[in-house]
This record gives sequence, C-alpha cells and structure tokens, in this order.
Amino acid sequence: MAEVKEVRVPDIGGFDNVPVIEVLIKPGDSIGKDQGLVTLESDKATMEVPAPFAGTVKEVKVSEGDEISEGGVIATVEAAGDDAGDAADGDKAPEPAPAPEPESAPAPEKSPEPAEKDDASKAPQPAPAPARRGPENPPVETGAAAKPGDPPYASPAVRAFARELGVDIRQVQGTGRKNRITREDVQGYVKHALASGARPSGAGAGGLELLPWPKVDFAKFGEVEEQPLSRIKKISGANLARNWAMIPHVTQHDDADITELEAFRKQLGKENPDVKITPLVFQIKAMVAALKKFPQFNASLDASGEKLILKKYFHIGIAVDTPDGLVVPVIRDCDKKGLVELAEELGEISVKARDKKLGPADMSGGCISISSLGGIGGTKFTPIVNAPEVAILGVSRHRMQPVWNGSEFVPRLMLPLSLSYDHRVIDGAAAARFTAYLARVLGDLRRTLV
Ligand code: CAO
Repeated sequence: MAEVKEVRVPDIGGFDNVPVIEVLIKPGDSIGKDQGLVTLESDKATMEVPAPFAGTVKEVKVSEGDEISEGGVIATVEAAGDDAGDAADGDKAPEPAPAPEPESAPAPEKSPEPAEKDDASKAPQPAPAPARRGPENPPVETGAAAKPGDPPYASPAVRAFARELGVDIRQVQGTGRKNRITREDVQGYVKHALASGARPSGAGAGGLELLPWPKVDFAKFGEVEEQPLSRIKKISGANLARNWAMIPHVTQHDDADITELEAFRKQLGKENPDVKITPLVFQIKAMVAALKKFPQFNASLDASGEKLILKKYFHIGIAVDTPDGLVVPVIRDCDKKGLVELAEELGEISVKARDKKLGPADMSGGCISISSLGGIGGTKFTPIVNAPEVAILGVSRHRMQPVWNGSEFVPRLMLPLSLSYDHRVIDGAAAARFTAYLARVLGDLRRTLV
C-alpha cells in the first residue's frame, strides 16, 4: 500500500513565518506532481509551493492566515503509483529550491495553451534557477509584490486559472490583501462579463484591453456631492459605451445652404400657426430622400456581422434631450408624411419624451437617427451611431456666412451637418456623397421630387 508522506515547505529563500494566503488543496483531492498546494506571501513576493509528487491529499495541515517557514508541514499525501518511489524521499529535509526573485516582475502572461497546464516546465519560472532541481524540490513559483505600474498582483494559480478562462488578469480588480487578485475575483469578473453580454477580454477573446476605471476619492480634494444616475442615463450610457467601443466611427462634415429653405419654413409657419415647424422636419424629409438614393444607409448589420439587412421602410429616430437624459423616439413612415404632419408628430413625441411617457414600441424600429443641437448652439459635433443603425446625422446651429458665388461673397444661411457612420458598412466616399446629397436636397427641396 502506498505510503502517506508529509509534504513540507522547501527552501523559500530564507523567508521565515511567511503567511499562507491561499490553500489550493483539500483532503481527498487527487493532485499531480508540481501542482500548487499553497500560496505564501512574504513582504516582497508571492510564492506557490508545488507538490513534490502526485498522489491523494489526506490531510491539510495549514489554513489561510497561518504563518510557516522552511520545513513546516503543509499536508500529508498518499503517493500515487509511479510517484511512490519519489515520494519515499518526500519527508527528507527540503532540498534547496531556487530563491524567489523579489524584485522581478511577475512572469509574463502566456496565451492559453491546453498543453501548458500539465507541463510544469512551461509554467512561469523564477528567474535564475541555481539550485539542483529534483523531484522533491520542483520550482517554487514566485510573483513579486506589486509596485505602481506593475502588472496586477495575483498568485501563479490564479493567473493560470484566469488564463484557462481566457481572462486578461489586468482587467480584474483585486479584493484580497494589498489588492491581490483572488480566484473569486476572477470568477466574479467572468460572471459580470457574462451578465453584461461582454466577452472576457483576454488576448484570445480579442476584446479590448482596457485599464480598470480609476477609483478616486474625490472628497480628498474638496467638497463633493453624490448623485445617482437616472435610469435613462444608465441604460443609454451602456448603449452609448457599447456603440462607441464596437463601431468604427468616422464623422463626415458638410454645410447645407438653407437660405431659401429657411424662407420657405417661415412662410409655412405663418400658414400653420398652430404647429411649430422647426428646421428638423425638413431634415427628416431630406434624410428620406438620401436614404432612397443610398440604400446602404437604410440598413443594419445582422447579429453575426456577416449580412446587411436593407430596409424598405423609412422610420427615423430623433434624439430628444430630457431632464433625465437622452431618448430616441422613432417617427414611422416619414416618406408617407408631409411636413406639417411630421411637425405635429415631432411636437407630440418631444412632449411624450419629456413627460417620460415613451414606451419601448415608441423607440424601436428606427432606420437612422438625427440628433439636432441646432436649437442650442455649436458648430459641429460627432454623434454616436445608434446601433444597429449604421449612421446618425448630427445637426448644429445654422449661421449666416459669407459664401463665394464665383464672383463675390454673398451672405448665405449655412447649416452644419455631421454624419457619423459605421465604417464596417459604409465607405468614406459613400459617406461624403450621402452628406453632400443631403446638403443639396436641403439647399433645394425640389430635388426630393427628382
Ligand atoms: N439652427 C438654428 N436654429 C435652430 C436649428 C438650427 N439647426 N434647429 C432648431 N432651431 C431653432 C428652432 O427653430 C426653434 O426656434 P424658435 O424657438 O425661434 O422657434 C429653436 O431652435 C428650438 O427648437 P426645438 O429644439 O424646440 O425644436 P427642434 O425641432 O429643433 O428639436 C428636439 C426638437 C426634440 C430634437 C430638441 O428639442 C432636442 O431635444 N434636441 C436635443 C437633441 C440632443 O440632445 N441631441 C444630442 C444627442 S447626443 O448626446
């Protein structure tokens, strides 16, 4: 019958009374040779003690928080068949092991390779390995204590666990002592990523390698007040962040000469005193004409990102500013509605939005959006595409400008247009044509009849 042996702490570079910060085994566990048993943490380094032989854990002699030194018993292990011979030496005085390298940075991250798990020679190694390395003293893995700017602080076992899950350890916020990243932190990160629909952001996952959000105690610098974000801000914020991060945006700027259009709008306003006819309804009509001429703008990528869905309807989203945040109700069938009808509907949805009476149906089905800041001011801006739409038109404040007509400068009312588009679907040349066409239509609405 295989013998039960004590496994002791090997030479750990002269450190004494080193705290056990993680116990990686429990009674009954089948362990492989070189598998991590415990993680120790001195003031300078984190070290994982590997099993000197394979077998079954009988008893674990240490708990988290205990302090141990070289020679201290970690566990008793019943050696497995082939390792029984090696194990016979397991209770010998520990052989010298490579000294931890307290000043070295943690071993670099490796891409997850399935073979790596079982191949101790590929595990991160402490830098110089001067000592004789036999079966009874496999390398002690170390990770240096974190310094500002260092890679994150986690034991080799936690790093390996993160690699297995395809998690970039740098994304994980540590909650352990001195902000050490624990196994639970990695699990929590994955749970959160799954719940929010994001993928773990390891190199293998092809995700963004973003730094964690800075945690700042602003009160240290002066008086502050906390204000919870509104529900709308939380929802729109999450959508805006996804769209900004996932869509390769480009913004095309142009100016429309709306001198004649503005005169017509004023005239129409006089004829319809009960309705507020703002420049936006003309922009909606011009947008319909442009979508008809350039159908790839009236489209969405399907979820696989491999197909474009072209739409034969003309529903336009209008960004509305409310005290609680931005909402985008949709005006349907804009191609079938006249300017006055559109103006009425625009007035209704603006009121509904500001009274918080919009339902999900009012905000779905849009083909493209218009965000008009013209009533407020500004010369240009870069709106964020409202996925799964492929473009959004930003409109800024019109202003009278001197325009060269070929022989002289003349005063013209110019409207700045800023079209942001999804460059995966729309080429720059198409965007320039689309925006120029929009400007031409706004310059002369008769073009919508052509
Ligand atoms: N240039 C100059 N004046 C303009 C203009 C422009 N491009 N567009 C509108 N105006 C004028 C209007 O004619 C109106 O003038 P009067 O008060 O003299 O009649 C005034 O500005 C206010 O217009 P409005 O805002 O009431 O109406 P609208 O149709 O232009 O816009 C709406 C409606 C709902 C889009 C708007 O109220 C709104 O919420 N805009 C903000 C959208 C937003 O936040 N976008 C940002 C999204 S990204 O964060």
